[in-house]
Amino acid sequence: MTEICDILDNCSVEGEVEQVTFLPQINDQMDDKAQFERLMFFYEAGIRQMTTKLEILDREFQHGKDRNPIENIKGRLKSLESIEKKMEKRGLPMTISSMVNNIYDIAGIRVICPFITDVYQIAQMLISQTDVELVQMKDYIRNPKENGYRSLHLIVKITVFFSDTAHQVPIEIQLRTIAMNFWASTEHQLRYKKDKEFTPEMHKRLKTCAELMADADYQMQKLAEEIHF
Ligand code: 0O2
Repeated sequence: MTEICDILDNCSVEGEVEQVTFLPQINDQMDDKAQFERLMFFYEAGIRQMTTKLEILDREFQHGKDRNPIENIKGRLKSLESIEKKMEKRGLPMTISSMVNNIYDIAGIRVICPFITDVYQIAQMLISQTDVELVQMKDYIRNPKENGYRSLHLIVKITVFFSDTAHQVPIEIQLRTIAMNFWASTEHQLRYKKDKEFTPEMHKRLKTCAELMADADYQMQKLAEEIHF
């Protein structure tokens, strides 16, 4: 898989739409509130466009198909506080260009699916759309994180058209099953990013919960296959 930075470093697009540029910057100050809000508007537009794509799939499945592989779709814009925390953690300079070039989950969408195969099916449907460019894929389902976290993470770029210009917007799409989401949501509340002390024994119990969820997913998937879902 191509490295994300290689792709985002070279953001101009070849071909017909020559006016497409990456997100515009007036100056590099993180505390320029007006510019920050303008940038957030572009990211928000990216979320809207990608959410619409997912909603179209959702509607299509609701109407024409036997069952729907999409349970829920939720978009969110990362807060300035959360962006700054991430940049600090990575030792990045607190500038707009550093933010734009290094933080790819400012626009985020989470898609919840009933079955594991649905996760991959929806991911495939999205990345095969001609205006969606896959930048990076992290498969934490095949390769769960050490703590048991499971999800499929895609970073994609889409072109969003405005009144007189177009911009490429990076979006992180997290796809996971209902069971994975149960674990991630409750674990997030219990522990993630909080400065609470977790003992090794507690980590172990959390991981056991993740494995129980993974087993439930596996059993459900097997049942689905047995009844030819
Ligand atoms: P939020 O509030 O959800 O936006 P990072 O590890 O974050 O420095 P990277 O490459 O972005 O770097 O990491 P990764 O693992 O690809 O994706 C990070 C996101 O995945 C997190 O975003 C969470 O949403 C989710 N995530 C990753 N690991 C865990 C985990 O152990 N538990 C839970 N509940 N979620 C996880 P943010 O920005 O950290 O938080």
